[in-house]
Amino acid sequence: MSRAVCPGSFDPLHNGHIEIIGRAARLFDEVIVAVSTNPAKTYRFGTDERLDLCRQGLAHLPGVRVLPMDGGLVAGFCRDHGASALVKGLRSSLDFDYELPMSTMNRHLADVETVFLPTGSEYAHVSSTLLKEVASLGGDIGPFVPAIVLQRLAENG
Ligand code: COD
Repeated sequence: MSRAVCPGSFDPLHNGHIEIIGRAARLFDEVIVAVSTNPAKTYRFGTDERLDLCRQGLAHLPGVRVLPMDGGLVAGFCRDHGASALVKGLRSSLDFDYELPMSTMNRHLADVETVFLPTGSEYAHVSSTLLKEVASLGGDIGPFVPAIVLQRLAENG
């Protein structure tokens, strides 16, 4: 069975993530979405809420599981869960420059390959950070997030 990991903060999950995870699910028998909590980072949504939003927002995708990844190396997470590949979305050459050394390091650490998927052009400008800023200033981010995320952002101010 082929198994891949899609790691991220998912703070919050958006349609760019969903598109990449859906495409990964067509390439691998199983995809684990690893929701990272780095103690050095501040998140808008707590771990349980990010897990819940990912589970609800990805429930329609067969073969996709959502698990927490607490602090450690993504390579260690892959090894512990028997995954041979990471899948990352690439929005631009900036993403590639950032991701390339990590992909080499992850292969060194756990013999895990990284598969890069180019982002659909409709989501190339989308990031969780930008969406949170636009939403907080009253902009419409409806086209870019699942309804449940829109609702939680509105509830949490
Ligand atoms: N379209 C398509 N894909 C997208 C988009 C978009 N618009 N935005 C994001 N993505 C994809 C990217 O592949 C991204 O990696 C992933 O979704 C998650 O995005 P975010 O923003 O939620 O996640 P990040 O960047 O905050 O996540 C960082 C990680 C948790 C992946 C990273 O910090 C990490 O690997 N941490 C573990 C520590 C570690 O192992 N360090 C050593 C590395 S060698």
